[in-house]
Amino acid sequence: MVVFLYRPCFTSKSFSLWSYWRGARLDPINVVKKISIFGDPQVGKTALIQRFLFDRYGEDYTPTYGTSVYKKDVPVKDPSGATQGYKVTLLIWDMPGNKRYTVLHKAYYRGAEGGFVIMDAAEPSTLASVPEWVSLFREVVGPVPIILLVNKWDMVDKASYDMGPVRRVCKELDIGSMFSSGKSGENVKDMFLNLTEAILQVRPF
Ligand SMILES: Nc1nc2c(ncn2[C@@H]2O[C@H](COP(=O)(O)OP(=O)(O)OP(=O)(O)O)[C@@H](O)[C@H]2O)c(=O)[nH]1
Ligand SMILES: [Mg+2]
Repeated sequence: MVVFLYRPCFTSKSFSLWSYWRGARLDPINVVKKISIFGDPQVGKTALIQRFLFDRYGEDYTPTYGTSVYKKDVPVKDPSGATQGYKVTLLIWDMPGNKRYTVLHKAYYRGAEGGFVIMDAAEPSTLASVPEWVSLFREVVGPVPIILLVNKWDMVDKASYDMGPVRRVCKELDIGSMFSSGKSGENVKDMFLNLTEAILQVRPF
């Protein structure tokens, strides 16, 4: 029952005396969440992280070997304003896109509470790989929230882009989707915020 009382207000939508009491007395709730970023080589995984953390972008390509872990605090507001919301410390695990490292991928996914699977908007074969990436991730961590990022959105003609195949894959896998670009920065902050909120909905602590 205690767990129920401490559910974040934004999941219940309704105002409660408990949330008022908590908001009046407590600082933001601190939680740590691990997320994984995976997908084919060169789809822009590392570039998205670099943009999010350091607001920088480079044209050079250095493949990721092994893994790199980054840390960033993300504030999540309580829309009702009744509490101070959350301060979520994201541990962001960058993964190599090379599928030869499947054993490593499985080890690195352990403990993740959400994930981004990335495709290159201009390269349809990277969408074809998405089910395989998602299935391996879920094999290790179970049904946690996943968002498909249609990345390098700066490279395509947005007006004529056929979203049908992306929608079909997302429906089949029951995952969300967003456009993004590490180059222009489009949606980079929002994608991390959306995934963080989705994680908090299912695992508030
Ligand atoms: N136009 C464009 N190019 C991008 C974007 N993001 C990354 N790139 C370029 O794509 C190449 C690969 O980017 P990375 O971020 O290293 O790709 P990755 O997915 O981490 O690759 P691996 O580590 O090998 O799996 C680099 O040359 C980047 O400059 C983007 O949003 N738009
Ligand atoms: Mg990389």
